[in-house]
Amino acid sequence: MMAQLNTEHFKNQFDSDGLAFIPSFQSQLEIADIQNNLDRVIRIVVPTMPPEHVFYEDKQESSSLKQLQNLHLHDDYFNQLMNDSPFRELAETLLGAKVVCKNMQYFNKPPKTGLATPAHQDGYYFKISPCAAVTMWLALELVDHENGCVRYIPKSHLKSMRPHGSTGTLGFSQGITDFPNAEDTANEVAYPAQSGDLLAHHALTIHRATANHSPNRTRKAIGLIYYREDAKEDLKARAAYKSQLLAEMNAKQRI
Ligand SMILES: O=C(O)CCC(=O)C(=O)O
Repeated sequence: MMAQLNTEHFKNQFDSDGLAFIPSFQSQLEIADIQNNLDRVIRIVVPTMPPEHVFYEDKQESSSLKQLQNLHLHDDYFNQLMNDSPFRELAETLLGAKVVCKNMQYFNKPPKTGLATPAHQDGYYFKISPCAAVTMWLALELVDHENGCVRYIPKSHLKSMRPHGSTGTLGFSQGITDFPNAEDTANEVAYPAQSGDLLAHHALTIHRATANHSPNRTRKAIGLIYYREDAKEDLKARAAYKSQLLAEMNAKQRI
């Protein structure tokens, strides 16, 4: 991790804009370690994971792997990275309280076929009250305009939840139905990132990512989700959402 993190600065940025951009949060050595462990997990652990935690752009093509869910539950290395790490410490700083570790994801957009991530607010998926959570997104390689960088609407976390509807995108099933309005278009900011840079956003912050238009570059990142300790899940709503999603994915033979 970078030697001295000015946590107060990033907390102020997070509170005021609903996002913080932290360059070089992980060193290149740390990124290489994460990459090696990911390669190991893809080789050895993924074949044992339930299909609803492993998404491909094309199920018949293993190189089209686009998303892994709950990595921390499937592997000790990633469990430690989620639970006992500078990521967790940063989550507690940004949310100003103890946190609960919820999900660790792997995101890839394969060259040419990696689809756009529709505009959404994570809190719509989380079904928590109060809507107090942080998602961290760690670039594992250069992510720019060509291979699909993340774009945010700063300060959108100060407003309410926008209407969401089905997107048909595996892994990002819900998107904002009235996006973009004129204000979204005027305010959106793209965040290209180098390997090791970290983006952290509030659960109400509107964001999306463009498709991977590169003919040969992948677009790899790790996502970490932490809920503030007092955020209560609506378990009924969450279970209903999950079973509807599973039925849809099975019906469309996506998993
Ligand atoms: O990697 C992406 O395309 C977007 C990730 C995202 O939306 C999230 O982590 O909430």
